[in-house]
Amino acid sequence: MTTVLVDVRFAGTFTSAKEYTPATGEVGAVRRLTGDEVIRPGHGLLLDGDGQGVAVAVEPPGRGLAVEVRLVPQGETAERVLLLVTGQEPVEVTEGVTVSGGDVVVSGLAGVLSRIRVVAFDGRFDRSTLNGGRAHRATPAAGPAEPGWRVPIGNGDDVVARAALVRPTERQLAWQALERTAFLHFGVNTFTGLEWGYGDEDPDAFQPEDLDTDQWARELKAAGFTLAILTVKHHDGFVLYPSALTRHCVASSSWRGGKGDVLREFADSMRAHGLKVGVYISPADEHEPTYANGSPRTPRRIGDLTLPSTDYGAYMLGQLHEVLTGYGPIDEVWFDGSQGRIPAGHVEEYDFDSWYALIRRLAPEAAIANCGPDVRWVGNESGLAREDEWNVVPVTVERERVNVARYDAPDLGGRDFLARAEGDFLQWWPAEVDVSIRPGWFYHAEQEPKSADELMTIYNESVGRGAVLLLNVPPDRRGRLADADVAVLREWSARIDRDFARDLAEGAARTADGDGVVLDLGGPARIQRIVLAEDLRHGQLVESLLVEAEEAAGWRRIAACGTVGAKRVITLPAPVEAARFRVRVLRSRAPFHLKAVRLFA
Ligand code: FUL
Repeated sequence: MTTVLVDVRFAGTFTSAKEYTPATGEVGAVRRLTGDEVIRPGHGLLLDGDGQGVAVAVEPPGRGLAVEVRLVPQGETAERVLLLVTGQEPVEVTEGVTVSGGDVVVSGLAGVLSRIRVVAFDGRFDRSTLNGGRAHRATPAAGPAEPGWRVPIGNGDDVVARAALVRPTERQLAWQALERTAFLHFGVNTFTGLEWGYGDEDPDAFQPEDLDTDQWARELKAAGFTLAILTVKHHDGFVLYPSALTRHCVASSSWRGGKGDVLREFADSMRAHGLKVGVYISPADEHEPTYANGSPRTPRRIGDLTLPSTDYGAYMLGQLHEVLTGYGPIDEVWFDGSQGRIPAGHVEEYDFDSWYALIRRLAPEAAIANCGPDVRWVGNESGLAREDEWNVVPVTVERERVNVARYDAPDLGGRDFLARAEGDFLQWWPAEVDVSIRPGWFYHAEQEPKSADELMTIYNESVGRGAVLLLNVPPDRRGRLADADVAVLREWSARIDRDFARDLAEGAARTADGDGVVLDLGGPARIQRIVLAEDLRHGQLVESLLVEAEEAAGWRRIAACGTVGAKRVITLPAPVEAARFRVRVLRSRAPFHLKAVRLFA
């Protein structure tokens, strides 16, 4: 940990630090914190009973433990921070706190937990220096307030003005224009029926007798997708191309006599149909023997670079090198941050910094997603972006791994959030919404795809809220997209084509009007959908706006929204007929640039 977690001064040193962000609504034991040498295994940190309390036990007694609990109490909107130190009278804490022996017990807390941080320390604790139970925010030196991709967050006074200076990179702009991207989860799990394989699967289980990547590409293209990402390696470690680095790959299957290469066929088909090519390479790898072997980070040679990594990190570097040099230009590299099922006490600290450096060298155009610098996980797997999705968010950066305090926070970039934001930088970090067309990520015969209606909602609430959709359509055991999924994709894309068939504002006379624009269609038209977009090269600036229609009595408000960003789709509850429409921006962070105002029936 490089940041100071809590402003506690004492004579000893921090011996360990753990941080955990509970999922919304999660109750019960917080298991991810167990296994630490100071926190008693199995009793590390418990949300007792119905999740309304926190109990911490320390072992051996006498060691110190500081616990920071952040929660939004029920019925309130502002976050509160409770800071407790073991063995001490609690300082400025709410009712219901008891201290017994080495334990700190907090009860009577009802609300949404946003973060728990635990810091163990040795030495003497000086209560007088505890800063009143408030979290300490590490404040990096305010850098030059100039437009950029990453701007120091400063002291917070002018945080909104600073947010207005944050700009996307060319790579991010190109990625945000993709709108509909596809995920293809395919591998040994497809044949074993698992979602998370164990790494001991027989490669011979992989037998896609009718593999047809052209069918994947054809259907995805017809459904409006612009890029597809293949799970080249999932957490089970099985690799979909013949690798020189492991035998746990297609070359060890009797499928096509060990000569099969799914990645090659996938990449060729996608490009032939005009789709971009993305690769999912799981950092967790339950097969690879070097995974979490405790090896130190040492300099490793890869291509013309020397990069620090563990043994397993070096395996990943080799794998990235094979994929990025052997299969043509790769447009997106997708990393998941989870750890595999490894024995307690083991951990593989991913060498993301080195992996990113290699990707930038070999595939400079590729967007690095999820744990990477270019693309942010939206925070859920249900297909929904926030109503107001900001591209500019406060982040911390550790070894190039970018993080927000809480991925599923209801707001990550609005004024109120920024005012109390923690982080080192404000960064352009646009959201990617990953969701599966089926309940699972891999194909399971007994599961059904979502309906076209559900996909339409997902489209409107992801792409329509300025995010990029990453819809998973898992190939089946034949190696084809399932017929039922294809039928739904076709119906869904026909709906999108129909809803946004003809822009009735195309050719309209446009007049700037104060903080907005008036569109004169030259005659009455019935509209039900409004599509707006900001020119992101100037940043994301619009905070709220109104859409009005001109009627006999004057202008009437027909819709209102917050952010616009890359795209905002507004669907009116009923069609509105008028010849003139007006968009009025009520609040923006700086002079805004609307790139598109489109009207559809
Ligand atoms: C998750 C993985 O654990 C799932 O299996 C899936 O690949 C999803 C997209 O990311 O974290």
